Amino acid sequence: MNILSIQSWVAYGHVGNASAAFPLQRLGAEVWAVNTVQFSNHPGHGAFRGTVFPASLIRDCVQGIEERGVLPACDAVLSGYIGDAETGEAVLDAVARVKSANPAALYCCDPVIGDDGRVYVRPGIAELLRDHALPLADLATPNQFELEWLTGGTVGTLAAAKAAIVALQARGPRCVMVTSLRTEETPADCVDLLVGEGGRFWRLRTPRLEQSFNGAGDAIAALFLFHRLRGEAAGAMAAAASSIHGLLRRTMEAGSRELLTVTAQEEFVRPSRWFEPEGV
Ligand code: PXL
Repeated sequence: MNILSIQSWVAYGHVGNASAAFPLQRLGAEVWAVNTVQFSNHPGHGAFRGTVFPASLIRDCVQGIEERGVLPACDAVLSGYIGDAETGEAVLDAVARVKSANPAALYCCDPVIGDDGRVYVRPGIAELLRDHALPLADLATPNQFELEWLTGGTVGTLAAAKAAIVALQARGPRCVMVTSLRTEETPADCVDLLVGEGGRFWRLRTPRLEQSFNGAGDAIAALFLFHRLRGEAAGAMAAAASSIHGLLRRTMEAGSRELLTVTAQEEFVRPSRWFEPEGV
């Protein structure tokens, strides 16, 4: 399995490609990692150093891969946090090139826009994701806030979440997995995931952890893509959610500020606890 993953890179810690690439590799996928930035650490630490790479570098690297003649063997493109519009355009161009070389390739768009009621990307990025990236996407992994922003309504109930997934599917991605979902039906100490594909929906519920971690969304999108390439949506959600729950639990137990992506790697292969999805 070959996955072209276009995301940020941090030297210290685990977000973007530094969160997504290793779990994929641990599962046996080849990751063609094109990095959009090189930062010392995630900006969430309060300060960071480093450089945003020009979009021309991303285009150059994708062109170089294309010139090796290997794009027909690319099974999927994965994108996440996009810092500026030109980077976004370079990602869209990469998707077009991969799909033209391999029409069966999937594009998994993690539409990183914000969280907890707040947009945290630069002006224009959310619109680029909604109007240009998602129409090309086969898979999308919005969190609850992103689903609401993208479909223009609040998602307070399971029925509303399903309706919002259908609305998003009408814009492009046939498979949508919503993360960090809390509806009226969700018990206070739990958090849901909801996936919709082919007119069917499955919900998966895990205990809610008190802490949230930068990069968790990047890892769950990568794992969901990996397992969806291997099989159907409900099973892919179960595998991704079980692995990430194990990763987050171990990270919390160790009191680490950064995901323990390497130390907890066994969770990617054999999650210590398995969560079953239910049809809803
Ligand atoms: O986790 C998404 C992400 C990735 N890379 C960078 C980010 C963020 C989220 O804020 O800032 C550089």
